[in-house]
Amino acid sequence: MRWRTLLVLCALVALTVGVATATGSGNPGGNSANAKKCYKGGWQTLVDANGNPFANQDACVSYGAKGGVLYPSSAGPCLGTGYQMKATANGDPFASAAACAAYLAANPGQLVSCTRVGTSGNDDLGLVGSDEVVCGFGGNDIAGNLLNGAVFYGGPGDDFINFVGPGGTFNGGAGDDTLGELSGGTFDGGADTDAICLYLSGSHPNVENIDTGPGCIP
Ligand SMILES: [Ca+2]
Ligand SMILES: [Ca+2]
Repeated sequence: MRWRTLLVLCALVALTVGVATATGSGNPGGNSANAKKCYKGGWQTLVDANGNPFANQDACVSYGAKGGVLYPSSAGPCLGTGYQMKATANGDPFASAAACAAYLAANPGQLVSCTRVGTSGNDDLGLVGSDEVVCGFGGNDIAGNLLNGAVFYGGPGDDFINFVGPGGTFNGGAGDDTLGELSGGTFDGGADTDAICLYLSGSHPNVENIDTGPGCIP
């Protein structure tokens, strides 16, 4: 009986090791197909996962054959830690460089480059300077007045901006977003139910409730 138990255990260990090895080494056919992208000048259009170009074809083949992920050089803005400062056109953050690169490839020109970002939780992002692009990401975020090229991407969550004036843009994204006063500039509410407490002028696509009074400030 003890021998049988031992045999079963040995078989289980062998199976586990086998699976681990197969996963760890990757798919050799896949790696060689990956490396083939380097040939015929391909290496000049590719970069590694950190966005670094290759010195020559051999360096590219070697990287690809070891299972390194090859990206088109156009994905550069997403690679390394670059994706942490990028968002979708709706202000949604990316979980990885690969997710960012896939979005960029499918949505040319839509990638948002944030000059400052919040966390996945609630943030008070303070004053937004002229031409700053602030991405709040998840959570219920607030930020100061938006004017003169200042842009705020709320992303997911219920976000609040006190005032948007000429040249300011508030992209609410997902969640019930609120703008205290729109006096010139743009408030795009995005998804869900969005509100402007006091409307004077400016554009407000995707905003469901307009001029709802001071009580609408959360
Ligand atoms: Ca946030
Ligand atoms: Ca919204």
